[in-house]
Amino acid sequence: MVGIIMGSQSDWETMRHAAETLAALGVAHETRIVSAHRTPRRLVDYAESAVARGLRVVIAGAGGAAHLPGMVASMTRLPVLGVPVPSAALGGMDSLLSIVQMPAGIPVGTLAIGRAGAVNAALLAAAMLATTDDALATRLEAWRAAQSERVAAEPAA
Ligand code: RP5
Repeated sequence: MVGIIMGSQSDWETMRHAAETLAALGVAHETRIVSAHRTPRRLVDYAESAVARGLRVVIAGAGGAAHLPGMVASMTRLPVLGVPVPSAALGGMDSLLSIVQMPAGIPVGTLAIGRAGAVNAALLAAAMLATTDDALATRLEAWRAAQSERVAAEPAA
């Protein structure tokens, strides 16, 4: 139901947090390496077949000149959530600006740089799917309640 794509194997260290979060919520997902620059034909095939293959949301992570989320969004009507991957040269600020500054007409829901963005992309995808899936809505509420339970009332010494 959720497609998690990333521009490179090196993005997996960040994007695995999206996969782990979806797994914890019991949301079916797939993971693929799809590079806007190195595998452009794979990108077109993935985006153009996404609806027909039954995907409901795409989470796309990339770093640097991070064109992947926007290019996927340009070729599918599915909601696309973009995760800026931290980059070696600029810490992910380049990734963030590349993903967030879309022109009007082709939206990418852009999350935070790095692990927080990957986790939140998964939670947002789950929240979207939960609007039409009561069982998932219950699991998402339980996940959030468990998170609250784990927060101590006072800081440890
Ligand atoms: C982007 O270039 C990828 O999304 C990755 O974040 C970055 C660096 O890729 P590698 O050189 O590590 O493969 O396309």
